[in-house]
Amino acid sequence: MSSLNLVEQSKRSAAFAAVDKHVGPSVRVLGIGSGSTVVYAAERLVELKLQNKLNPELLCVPTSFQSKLLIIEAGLRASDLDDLPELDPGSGSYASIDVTIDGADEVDAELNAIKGGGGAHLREKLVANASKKLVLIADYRKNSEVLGEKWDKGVPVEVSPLAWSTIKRQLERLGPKSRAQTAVLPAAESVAAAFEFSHPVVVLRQAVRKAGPVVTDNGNFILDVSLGKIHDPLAVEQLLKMVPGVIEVGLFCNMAAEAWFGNEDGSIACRV
Ligand code: ABF
Repeated sequence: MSSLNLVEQSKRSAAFAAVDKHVGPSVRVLGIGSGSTVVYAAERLVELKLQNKLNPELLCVPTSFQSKLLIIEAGLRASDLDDLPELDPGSGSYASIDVTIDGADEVDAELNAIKGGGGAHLREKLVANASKKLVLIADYRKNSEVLGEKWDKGVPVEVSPLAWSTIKRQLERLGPKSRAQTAVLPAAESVAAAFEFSHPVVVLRQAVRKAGPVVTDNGNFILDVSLGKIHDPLAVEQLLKMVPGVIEVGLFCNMAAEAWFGNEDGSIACRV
């Protein structure tokens, strides 16, 4: 019997299934996400490497310091995003990565996701954006109809430390009557319909025992922005991004091609 608990077992089965489907000898460049579910993807990659089932020239692109260590410990070759050429010049695609496998905090029915609970969403989004395909892996607790339904820690927003408190106040005031929303969502009703709360509730992410702000791999702070249920994730992403000093928003809209979930009963679900 497996010594893993149900949640860990479901992370592992989702990760193994996604790697088995997407990582074979034809994959030249692979993006490696962050978080605890991706650890199981790395475990499976090691097995495939030992079985000579990976491309011998495979390059792996990390999304965080944790992810870079995972790649190195797995005996794989790490590469930087900007060191990679276009994969298929002349194809019309600007991608430099075949496929990226990454975790998520919550995924909705349309494959939009909240990411950044681990604070790595800036690099995760840059790597996803450079990929031909983004594949998400998660346990059953992350599988939602609507974002905000299950994940109650808010949307992670990476911000400049130079003005975090101003940015926080501005984010708190976003709502139907906000000045900041006019360029993106001109109608007050559009804002009111985009998320459940009348105004966002914003918290500076702090280290344990409020020992100071969490600082990202990129030297920035994170504001966790709670909005209740997010009915229009793309509108919310755009709304948050237009505030000066917001560097990246942990909403990944229309980016993922697939999401794999380990179910409570041991089965695996793949959403496309
Ligand atoms: C990263 O790690 C994220 O964007 C997300 O915040 C988190 C998921 O972690 P876990 O796999 O531990 O649930 O992928």
